[in-house]
Amino acid sequence: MSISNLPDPKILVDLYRRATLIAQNDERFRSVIRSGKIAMVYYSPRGQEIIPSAISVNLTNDDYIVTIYRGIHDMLAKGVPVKQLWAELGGRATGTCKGKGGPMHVTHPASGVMVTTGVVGSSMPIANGLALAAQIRGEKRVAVAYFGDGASNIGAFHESLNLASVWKLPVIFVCQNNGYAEHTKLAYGTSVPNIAIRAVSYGMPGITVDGNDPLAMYYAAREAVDRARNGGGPTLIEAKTFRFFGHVFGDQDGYMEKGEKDAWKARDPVPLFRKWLIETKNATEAELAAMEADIEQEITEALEFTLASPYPDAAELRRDVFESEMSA
Ligand SMILES: Cc1ncc(C[n+]2csc(CCOP(=O)(O)OP(=O)(O)O)c2C)c(N)n1
Ligand SMILES: [Mg+2]
Repeated sequence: MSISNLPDPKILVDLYRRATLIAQNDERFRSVIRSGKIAMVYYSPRGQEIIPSAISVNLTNDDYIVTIYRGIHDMLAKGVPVKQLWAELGGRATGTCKGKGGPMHVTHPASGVMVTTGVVGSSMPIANGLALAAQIRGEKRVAVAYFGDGASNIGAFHESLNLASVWKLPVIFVCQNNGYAEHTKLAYGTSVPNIAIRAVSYGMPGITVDGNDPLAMYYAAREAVDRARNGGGPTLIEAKTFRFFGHVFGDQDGYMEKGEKDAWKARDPVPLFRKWLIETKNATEAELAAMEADIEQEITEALEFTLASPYPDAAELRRDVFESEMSA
């Protein structure tokens, strides 16, 4: 790629900011869980930062995402306020869902995070519904469904791609292929080496991208977003990546091949992107260091806010569950 084709430096630095927020946030989450200050089940997205960051720099605040239990990176990249996100994960009344959703069910419509689901494969039909609503209303909104490689073997994946193609929905299916579904390696349970091949069956464009390559991801995202927004219908993006900390926090990784994790960690996409930005003069060392310090501060404030926030009152138990008991 020639230098003249590169995205604006502001976009590249924005992409790096989002990826860094995810990586630093993950570091803090893991240390806070280890310390016992906050108890939660945590599916670390560390290693997968570039994917939602590259998607989100191409989205507007009004665009929708639907994500999964391993989705903190998707939420942060889309712009969920860090304080409210932490408070929700800590089960506090000040969280995005007043502490009643917890890590598996973060919702924040103001930033376009419409649903987080623990049901593997269910993000796709929900994103179709949001895209259909936008299409019917004549809004130029795009919906993104995030999911994993394992989810591409669920019936809902196939049904959703089919219907999205028939109805030319403004939806993007982003498969974050990290090579494992829980403890099952891709080839044990998936019939194809590249999940993007499956798009052919449904008459839509499908692309396999190096999900850890910021430029490749940026261009794939931009093309898919443009297509969806301009009436061209859905796209399947398969972004190849790796999860650095196994399936769930505490995972011993014994099922992985020796050295596999270390080889991926040696190519950690966040510091590699940082180095590239400085070498190509898209940013200076001082500029990025200041940004990282600000992010660190924001995370510290989110932790303090969470620890100082109350748990939801027992009277909150049924509120917001039934329509007749919705709070304003
Ligand atoms: C319908 C359904 N089946 C099984 C599970 C149990 N389960 C939770 S996570 C997971 C693995 C999914 O792997 P993948 O889609 O690759 O996502 P990743 O965790 O790698 O991000 C499974 C099988 C579930 N939550 N929902
Ligand atoms: Mg996976």
